[in-house]
Amino acid sequence: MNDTVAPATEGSPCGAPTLAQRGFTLVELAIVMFIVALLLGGMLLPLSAQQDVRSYGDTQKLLSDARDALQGFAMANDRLPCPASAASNGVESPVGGGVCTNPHDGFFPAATVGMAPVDGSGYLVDGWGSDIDNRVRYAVSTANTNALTTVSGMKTTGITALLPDLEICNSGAQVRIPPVITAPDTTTMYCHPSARLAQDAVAVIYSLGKNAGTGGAGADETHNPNPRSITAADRAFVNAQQGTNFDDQIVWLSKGTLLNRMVAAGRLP
Ligand SMILES: [Ca+2]
Ligand SMILES: [Ca+2]
Repeated sequence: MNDTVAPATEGSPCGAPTLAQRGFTLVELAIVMFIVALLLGGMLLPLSAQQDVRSYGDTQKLLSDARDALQGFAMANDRLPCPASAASNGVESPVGGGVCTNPHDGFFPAATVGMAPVDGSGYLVDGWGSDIDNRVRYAVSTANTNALTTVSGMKTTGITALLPDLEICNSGAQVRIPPVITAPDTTTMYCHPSARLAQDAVAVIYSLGKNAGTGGAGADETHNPNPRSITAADRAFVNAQQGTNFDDQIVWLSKGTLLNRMVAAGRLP
């Protein structure tokens, strides 16, 4: 009598595949892919948003550092630098200051101040990229016959008489044309008093923001000189609410802050 035992076979009786053997059906595969797509989509959007937040933050810090560098330059040289022109490779124009060639529509003079990161031509670039449109802009007041950019001009003029005139409005619609009744300058663009964030700025430093390469023609951004703005450069700038139509990032140096540093450095009074 043979007590043979049938060899163990895998699988279920009748040869039907087990769950592990049969794999996924097309329907199951479709469901898995759908879930993966949902997960990826949910991750990708925050990633691009995170990059924007990082670029914005990097630019804000850069602008703040640039403002500090301006003050350091003023303490060391007894004047502010002129903006660089589009052809001066990041060097102030003219070299040595005085009457600036582009007081209201120039670039931050990174080569003169000694700041990085710069592009291949020597211009400071913001956190959004390294194209020409990403170059950091800089404007300086021409008040008191260019006293701020002339060596010892601030001392010669005197703290009380010195009246820096760059204005920052909170909206492009509030940038007005002369004639006006506000002091100190009644001959150039100014901010309506109800929309004025500053009126004694010595210098303005700004980035064209994320839309630099394609935007910049909106009612607000057009007042901050950029390749697509149609408004002539003037002393009024706009710092509107960040949004679809305005993403410029702008900081300014006030008269009080600069004078404080100059006095501390023994340059004034
Ligand atoms: Ca912009
Ligand atoms: Ca303007």
